[in-house]
Amino acid sequence: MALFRFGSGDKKAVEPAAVPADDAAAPKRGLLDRLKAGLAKTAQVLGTDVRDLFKREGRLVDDAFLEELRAALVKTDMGPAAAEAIVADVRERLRARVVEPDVVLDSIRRQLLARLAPPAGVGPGGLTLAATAPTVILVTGVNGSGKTTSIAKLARLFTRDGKRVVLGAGDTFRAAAVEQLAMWAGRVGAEIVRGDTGSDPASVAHRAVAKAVAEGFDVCIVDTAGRLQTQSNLMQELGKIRRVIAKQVPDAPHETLLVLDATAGQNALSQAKGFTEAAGCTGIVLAKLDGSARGGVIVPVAEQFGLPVRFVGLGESADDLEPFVPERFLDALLEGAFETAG
Ligand SMILES: Nc1nc2c(ncn2[C@@H]2O[C@H](COP(=O)(O)OP(=O)(O)O)[C@@H](O)[C@H]2O)c(=O)[nH]1
Ligand SMILES: [Mg+2]
Repeated sequence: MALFRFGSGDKKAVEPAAVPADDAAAPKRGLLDRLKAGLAKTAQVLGTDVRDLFKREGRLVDDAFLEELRAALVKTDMGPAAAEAIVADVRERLRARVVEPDVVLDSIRRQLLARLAPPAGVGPGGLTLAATAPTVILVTGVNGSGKTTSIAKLARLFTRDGKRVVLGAGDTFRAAAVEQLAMWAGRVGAEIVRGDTGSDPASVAHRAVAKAVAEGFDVCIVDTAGRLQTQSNLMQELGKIRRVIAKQVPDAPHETLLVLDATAGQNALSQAKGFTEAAGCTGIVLAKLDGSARGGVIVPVAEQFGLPVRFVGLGESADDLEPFVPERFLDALLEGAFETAG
């Protein structure tokens, strides 16, 4: 019972034991920690009240018990529907039998998880997922904005969730770019498809998606070389990559993510404008927020382009990617602001 934790969903627990060297350097978990701390009181209320219900040995699951259970649940503000579902589940499983705490806790966890899980077709950060695998994600942006690192982080979110991921090394300009992606693929447990330096990125994208389809991968993420919205040949190349992908998987790419560098401030804003018009982007990753005093740029970015901010990058390791949740983001921002002021 002491182990019961309300809604913590502690993903850290399933992390492989062998942590790559740079990941050991204390990933910044500020936002997550705050969320957990914020939930601690709810967890405590629920934990204590539910525990109290189990104090009397040999108590039967009768109407009185179920009413007390309902009251304890409602106290957490989870809402009457969720509370009723839990009560109904417990009634069903333990009707007139002796209270089994484990069954009650299991009911709470299962019913809440079912309610908290994103709807079908929606992935981490609100990403659009394919109805039938693979989901194909194309990643674009200017040089050095954080594309390759963000791809590694995204892949990590999926592989942690038990999904099979293949990466397409579409930045064929530099050998080092391919090596960088290959290194990350190894770390996050994804496979990689690569081409020779200087080869056609569209052909790499083609082979990556073909592999995903043939071998039943869940997710295929295609990296691209950095480009400026003003380089029309490169923007056309992006169009070609999209067409090659769409030929194999209808509706793909399901997401085209634009990675913006938060330290670029107003420049990030003009990049977003150019790419939105030229590249058919569907969402934004705001990288390097941790190193930026201009994180406020997220406001005009979100406001002006009709593009959802999907994730924010909070560091250089594979775990430093947070789905963007406005409420959570603002809480963290304001809390941080007041700590500084105080
Ligand atoms: N502090 C910090 N650094 C980042 C973040 N994302 C990327 N970087 C760093 O930014 C540099 C460029 O990243 P990279 O992914 O290679 O950019 P790309 O050229 O767009 O593929 C690298 O040194 C990354 O480690 C982030 O969220 N926070
Ligand atoms: Mg790169």
